Amino acid sequence: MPYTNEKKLKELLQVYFIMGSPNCLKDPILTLEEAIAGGITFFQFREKGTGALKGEEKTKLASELQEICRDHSIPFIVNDDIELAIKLEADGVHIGQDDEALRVVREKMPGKIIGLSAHTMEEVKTAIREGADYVGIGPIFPTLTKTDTKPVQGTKLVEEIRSTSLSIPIVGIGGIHAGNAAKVIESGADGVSIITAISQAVSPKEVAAQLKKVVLEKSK
Ligand code: 3NM
Repeated sequence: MPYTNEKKLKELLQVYFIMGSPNCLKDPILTLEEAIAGGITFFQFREKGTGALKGEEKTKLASELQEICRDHSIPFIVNDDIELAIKLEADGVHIGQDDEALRVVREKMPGKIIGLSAHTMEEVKTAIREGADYVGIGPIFPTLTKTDTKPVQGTKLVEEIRSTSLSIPIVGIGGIHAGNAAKVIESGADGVSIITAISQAVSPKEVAAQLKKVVLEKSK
């Protein structure tokens, strides 16, 4: 499994694009292709919200997006839907605190990437103990995409984690765009997770390229 190496995973997480059909201004396939052309390094299929596809339609879109990722060697991760991730043999899943317990997911998906959203130091420590490959910390900035988030926390928790010896890969999430991504990397995150800034862009390619530039500069 090429992705379980911590150093390699940190690199792969640098520009982490997340979306589903309700998030996209253009066709999701085109959006993903443009984002990849701009330089995204990781992709999560998150089919949620008003108008989200279900059943076979959801599986069909997921599998089309997965194929594009595969063609470009971009890891394809499924949000929450563990059954879908297993069915498609996705590279991994991203789960929240209210989803199935991490150790159960690990048993179901051995050798795959498992990311967990965490909002406190305790949750981060538990995530590490139970074998998460990376943690998503947010919301760093205000976001309109997810209505049931925890309060906006800025980069405080990312800094706190990095002030310890914990080396788990970290991505920041929530309201991140090319204009504020530097702050997230400077605080110690390995990557930025983004929905709106790329999926609603007139040019997902340009925005992805801007984000990549910022992250690469700040990761030096
Ligand atoms: N999770 P955007 S914030 C999916 O804080 C998600 O855990 C969050 O979307 C968390 O880039 C968020 O459009 C939405 O702000 C991120």
